[in-house]
Amino acid sequence: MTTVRLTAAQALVRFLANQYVERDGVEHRFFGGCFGIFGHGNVGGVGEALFEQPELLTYYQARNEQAMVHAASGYARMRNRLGVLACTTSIGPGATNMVTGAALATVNRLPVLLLPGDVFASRRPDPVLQQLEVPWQGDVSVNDAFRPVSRYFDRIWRPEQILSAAMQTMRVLVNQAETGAVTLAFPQDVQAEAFDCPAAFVEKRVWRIPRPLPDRGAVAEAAARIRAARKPLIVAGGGVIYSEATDVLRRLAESTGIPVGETQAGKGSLPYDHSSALGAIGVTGTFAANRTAAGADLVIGIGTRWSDFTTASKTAFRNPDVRFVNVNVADFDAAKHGGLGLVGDARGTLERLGELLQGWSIDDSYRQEAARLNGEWDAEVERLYSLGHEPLPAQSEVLGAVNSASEPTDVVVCAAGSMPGDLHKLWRTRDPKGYHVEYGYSCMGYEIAGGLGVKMAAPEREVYVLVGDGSYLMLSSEIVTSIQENLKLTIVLVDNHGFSSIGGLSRSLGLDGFGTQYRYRRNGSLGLDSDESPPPLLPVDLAANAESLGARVIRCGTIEELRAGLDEAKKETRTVVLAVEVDRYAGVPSYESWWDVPIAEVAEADSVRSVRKEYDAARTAERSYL
Ligand SMILES: Cc1ncc(C[n+]2csc(CCOP(=O)(O)OP(=O)(O)O)c2C)c(N)n1
Ligand SMILES: [Mg+2]
Repeated sequence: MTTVRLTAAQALVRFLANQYVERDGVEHRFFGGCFGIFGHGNVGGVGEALFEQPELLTYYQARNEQAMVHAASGYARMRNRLGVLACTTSIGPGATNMVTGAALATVNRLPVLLLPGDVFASRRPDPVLQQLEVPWQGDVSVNDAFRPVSRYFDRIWRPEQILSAAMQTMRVLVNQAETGAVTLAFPQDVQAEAFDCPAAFVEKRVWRIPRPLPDRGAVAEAAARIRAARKPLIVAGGGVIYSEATDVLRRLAESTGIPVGETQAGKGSLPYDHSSALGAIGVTGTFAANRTAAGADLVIGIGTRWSDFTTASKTAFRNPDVRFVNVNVADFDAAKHGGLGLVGDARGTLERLGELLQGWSIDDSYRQEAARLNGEWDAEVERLYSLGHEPLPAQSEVLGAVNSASEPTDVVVCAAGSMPGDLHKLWRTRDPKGYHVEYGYSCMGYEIAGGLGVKMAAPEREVYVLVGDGSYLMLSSEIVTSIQENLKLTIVLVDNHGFSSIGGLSRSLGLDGFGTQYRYRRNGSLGLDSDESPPPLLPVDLAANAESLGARVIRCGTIEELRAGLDEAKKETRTVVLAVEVDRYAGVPSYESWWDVPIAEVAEADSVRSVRKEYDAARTAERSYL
């Protein structure tokens, strides 16, 4: 066996640089680079390996470890999970800063490779700087916090272990059903330790991404159930897009007439103006989708994990006889809601189903109803896009301005606050990859970092990042990385002086917006929504902050100024921030849906007690689908 003397880190970097994936005959390099922030826990190990042969894996310098994992998630999602980034950190705080990013990736089923540094395997200089000491357990480090948020976890105690750990890493990252964060905790001494690495380990390796098909009997049974249904409904999730099944879905919708609702991750499965498109479904859904869901007798979920936002906390599907068919590459998701599970790739499975449904269509009246609802919904979108709200514009007008300024293949990115719900309802999506709202973890701070990852994956597209002031304050540091790497983002910073989303939720729970405004403390209070003369707003200038980080800033006082600013931004080559203030109270309503958020069962405030009564009543509509 030919061997080459390498450190564990050098072997791993060479291995990663030589991994390829192939789907449908198209081959790609799997790793697009390695993000990192160096410290004593990785500078001489993984850092040295990246330094030694910089052509192997491009090193990207991030400002914050959580943010770099978000960027890696954005990248993987944009690449339909066929491309990933690695992330290296020091030990201790650098490592644990990645835990939130790991959870986001795993919840969203997005592949990322995390390489947190770890304390000495030899334990010679223990306790080292930043080492957690657990008095009753010697083999624990802070990196054990990654275990529940990783789809694969290993700690490399000896250099030779990298061989099997790397192969397991690839198995999980490329597995469409299993994928998520893979964490290889890498003790700082082991990273730098040499071993005789088999040459074969670092040679080119191609991983085939299969399109597994479900059991034939199950597909036949599903086709029979669809033929017997009078009001079937498709719920398209992220799996439709990852599997590149959007064309097949459109053909199936056209031939059968089955209307389609979309989850957050599945938005873009059909273009917004397709006659079968009901748009967003669930808590942040359209009346078109939610009304259809209420009467559906068969729900065909495709590539969805059925979150509470999609099922409206299990109140969306109200037909007493409703049953589910679940097309999913993961049997875990296919089995949900007592559904008939079609465990397989979305595209392949829809092709099979299409063959078995040839010549069959739903009633014309049901087909026409979907087309009518599509038109009625778009009229509602138009209304909200052009409210003319004064003196400050409504957020829906901002979304309208960005939508009309953007090209069909541009990408809108968002994650937390009130905008994801508004975007889900109102964004006119024209391209399957044009809508990128992270709503599995809905993590404040994903927006700019995730947008950076999207731009890295698709530099030919304009990337519009919509970010609220709260999310901006939490994590905006990757603006600097976007400047450094010349990766232009168009960031629309929507300021409403705090949390309009949670403020609205708080009011609906009888809590008067408590703790959701950015105001001075006055007489013990930070301001409530019902205050007639609330404490003054904080003198925070986020636009100036963005400017100081190197972005071009355009301040927009009105929707007209925003439209002009968006045109101006198109000409700019570096990251632009368009700052606009909106009315915190001019929100988009909810459309025939409900979300289960508990409120205190006993309370002093009348407002809370009466909400609790309504809550108890509303909860009786919650069902188990068995
Ligand atoms: C990291 C994180 N912390 C807390 C939350 C809970 N949360 C959801 S939205 C929100 C407020 C977001 O504020 P902002 O970005 O200004 O958006 P707005 O609600 O004003 O639209 C909070 C605190 C979250 N989703 N993520
Ligand atoms: Mg806000």
